[in-house]
Amino acid sequence: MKKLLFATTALAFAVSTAAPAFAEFKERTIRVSNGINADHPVGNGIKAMQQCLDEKSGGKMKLQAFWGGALGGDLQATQALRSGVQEAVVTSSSPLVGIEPALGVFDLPFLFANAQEAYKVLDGKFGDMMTEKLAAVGLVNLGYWENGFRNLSNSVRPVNKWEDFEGMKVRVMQNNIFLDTFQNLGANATPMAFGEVFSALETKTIDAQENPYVTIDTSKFFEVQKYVTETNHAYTPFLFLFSKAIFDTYAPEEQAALRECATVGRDVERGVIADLNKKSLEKIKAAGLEVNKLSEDEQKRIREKSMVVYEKHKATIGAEVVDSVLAELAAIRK
Ligand code: TF8
Repeated sequence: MKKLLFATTALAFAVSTAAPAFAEFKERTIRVSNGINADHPVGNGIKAMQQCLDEKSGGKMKLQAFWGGALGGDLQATQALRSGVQEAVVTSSSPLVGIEPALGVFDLPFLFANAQEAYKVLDGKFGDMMTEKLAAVGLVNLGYWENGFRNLSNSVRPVNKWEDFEGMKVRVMQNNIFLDTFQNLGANATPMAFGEVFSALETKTIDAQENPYVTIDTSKFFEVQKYVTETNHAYTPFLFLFSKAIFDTYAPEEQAALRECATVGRDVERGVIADLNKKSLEKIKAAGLEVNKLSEDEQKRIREKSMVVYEKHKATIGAEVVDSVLAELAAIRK
C-alpha cells in the first residue's frame, strides 16, 4: 500500500513538473479576411498555413478566414489591423499606397517580367525593406503571397493595341499609378473598390477591369465580360498582413510560428496559382469569351508609352525606392 502510494505520488509529481506541451501557446482565433472567394488559391494557402500552425501550436492557433470582402475591402480591413481590432488580412498592396506610398513601386507598369524575378525581389532584401516600412505604420508583413500578373477583360471589343483602350471605361484599383497608367493609354479609368466590380460590370457602369486569370475566374467576372486580353501589364503582390498592435502581445514562439507558417502557405499558394492560371484561362475560353494575347511589338509599344508613369510617380514612391528596385532587377537580369 505504501509502495503504491509512493508510486502514484511520484507520478503525479512528474506530471506536474514536466512543462505542459505547447505552454508558450495560447488559444488564439486569428481572423484573416480576403476580398476574393474561398476557391481562390489563397484558400489553399490558408489551409496549408493552418496545418503548419496545428503542428507548431498543438492546435491552439486557429485561422478563421472570411471571404468575398465579408469583413470589408482591402483598405478597410487593413485599417482595422492598424487600430488593433482585426488580426490579419491578405490584401493587394495597391490600395494601401495612401498608408505607405513606397508600396506604389509594385504598381509601376511592366516592372516585373516574370514571376521568378518577382519572387527574388519580394522574398529578398528589397521585400524586407518594404516590410520594415510597413512595421512603421502598424502592420507586420508575414510575407508576399501572390496575386499575380494582371490582364484586361472588357465587354466592348478585343484589345490588340493601345489605341483600342480609347474611351474604354476601365475600373482600376484605388491607386493613382494605375489610374495614370490607364488614362495615359486613353482609357476612361475609374477607381473603385474590388467589392463593387462585379455588379458595375454587370450593369455596364464600367466596361472593363484588370486582374489575374484566377480572379477573373473565381470572382466570376467572365460571366459579365466578352473579351480578355493577356496584357501582363503589372504583377501586384498580396501581402499577408498582421496587426502589429496584436502581434506584439504574442509570445515569441507564437510569432515565429506565424512567420514560418505564412511562408509555408505562401509557397503552396504560389504553386496552386501557377497551375490554376492555365485552368482558369481554359474556363474563360470555354465560357465563350474571346481571348487574345498582345503581340510582342504591341506590348513593347505599350510599355514604352507607359514609362512616363515612372517619372511622374517616382517622387511620391520615393526616388531611392524606385532606383533600388530597378538596380536589383538589373542585377537579377544580368
Ligand atoms: C483588385 C485586387 C483584388 C485583390 C482581392 C480583393 O483588383 O487585385 O482582386 O486585392 O484580394 O482590387
